Amino acid sequence: MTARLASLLALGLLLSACCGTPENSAPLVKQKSDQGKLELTLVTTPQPPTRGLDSAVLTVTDPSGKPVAGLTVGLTPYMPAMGHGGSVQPTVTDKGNGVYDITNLYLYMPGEWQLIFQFSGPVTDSATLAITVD
Ligand SMILES: [Cu+2]
Repeated sequence: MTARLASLLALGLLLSACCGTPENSAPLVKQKSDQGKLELTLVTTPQPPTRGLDSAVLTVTDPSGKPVAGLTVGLTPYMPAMGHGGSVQPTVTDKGNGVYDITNLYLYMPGEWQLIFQFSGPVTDSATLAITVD
């Protein structure tokens, strides 16, 4: 094969390794909400999250696995070791079928962060998801 073809193949492998869609990724966090009403699955981009502006997809089901759509989702990033939050309010968009897109997730320091979720609407509950930023 030609060198050009080989480099294209290498590029393709690189792209597929670095930029898999969230749907194809194993979750970073999977846990129940505080009152156990919801099952939460978080996939971040990049995953694991890196310092800076990240995004994520939160998938929400009830305990039987049925998607929970139509929630109002409040999200506060917080760095417990240092007692501060983020300077940017993340945006949460209901994509339907229990899928919530999170953008503007600005995690500007490496270390342990908490994503503190407040759910209201069809279900009221809360959850704190611990993540580590590289
Ligand atoms: Cu900090």
